[in-house]
Amino acid sequence: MSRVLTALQPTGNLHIGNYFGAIDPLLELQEQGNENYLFIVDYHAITIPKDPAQLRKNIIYATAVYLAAGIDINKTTLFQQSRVPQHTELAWILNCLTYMGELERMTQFKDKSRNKGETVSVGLFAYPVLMAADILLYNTDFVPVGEDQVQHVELARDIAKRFNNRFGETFVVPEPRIRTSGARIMGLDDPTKKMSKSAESPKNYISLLDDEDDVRKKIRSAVTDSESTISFDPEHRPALANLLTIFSLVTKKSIQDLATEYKTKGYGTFKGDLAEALVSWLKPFQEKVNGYLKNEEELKRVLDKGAERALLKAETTMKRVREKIGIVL
Ligand code: ATP
Ligand code: LTN
Repeated sequence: MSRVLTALQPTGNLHIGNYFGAIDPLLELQEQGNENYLFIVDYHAITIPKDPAQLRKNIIYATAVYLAAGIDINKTTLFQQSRVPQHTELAWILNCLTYMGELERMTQFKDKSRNKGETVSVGLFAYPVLMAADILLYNTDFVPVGEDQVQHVELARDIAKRFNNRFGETFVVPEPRIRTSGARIMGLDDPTKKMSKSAESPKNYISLLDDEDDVRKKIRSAVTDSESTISFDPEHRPALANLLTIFSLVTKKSIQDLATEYKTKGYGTFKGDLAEALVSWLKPFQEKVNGYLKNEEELKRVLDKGAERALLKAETTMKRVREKIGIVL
């Protein structure tokens, strides 16, 4: 049995890229009888200033989203990162094994610190080390993530190997699991950049909370090209390829079948049907989320139980780590 682990930042604005890049692959793996961990990385979230009341709300919302998506708490340990202090404890130890140069090379850090000069936080810089701790604590074999996180998982591999070399076999060296379709959903307004919740315009993404009108408007205004037929050609027609990918993910039809079906139907029909497919996919999902949100106490109980289970595992690893580095007397 493999151990599979992934985590998402609590945000009120999860989009379909997050869903198909990170949540959906975990659902598949959950059904394959693995040992699964899914958690809400609240300590990663505060690397960029967050309003406390909003953060609290977002943690609850994220929990509702995972349950609505089909996370089964009997098969997946679902918890909140900050409730398991071993994550930050291990992160400190790993900080002492990580080189400044390694962190300076991280693309996400470069992107997020751009134009911030000296005021960029140490937390944002050290973020990948906390992520390595998240992964290594649970002897993780596979980490399902979107493409943008692969560099961080690779850093976790390097840190694991370095620790093992220095202190003896301790950590499993994890592997990223990237799905072939949906690993990188692109922005609707700019197919050269990934769909992102921190995009300047909400027209960039379809949020899991968007209502029917939003979805229709956003798909209508999604950029395409000036050709007249529909075909799947990611290199020359990236915007259309992205829309076809989304269409395929929500309908579970193959991209090729959709490309053939819409070949000569024109953009109007194609976009109209895509919008309707998205609406039909989102509606029942949103109803479930709202159902879970009605009972916040139950959501908190789910997180309590998850933290209890995660703590046991994390503490087993930490005991070994503390012994290996020589702080247990
Ligand atoms: P931001 O772009 O604002 O930094 P985000 O939208 O990338 O945030 P994260 O919380 O960083 O969201 O990512 C959560 C998970 O969703 C990660 O595993 C990430 O790889 C995945 N993911 C994010 N955006 C996409 C995307 N456009 N396509 C596929 N997967 C994605
Ligand atoms: N950095 C990731 C979130 C994250 C994560 C993890 C993903 C934190 N810890 C451990 C996988 C495994 C992000 O921003 N998407």
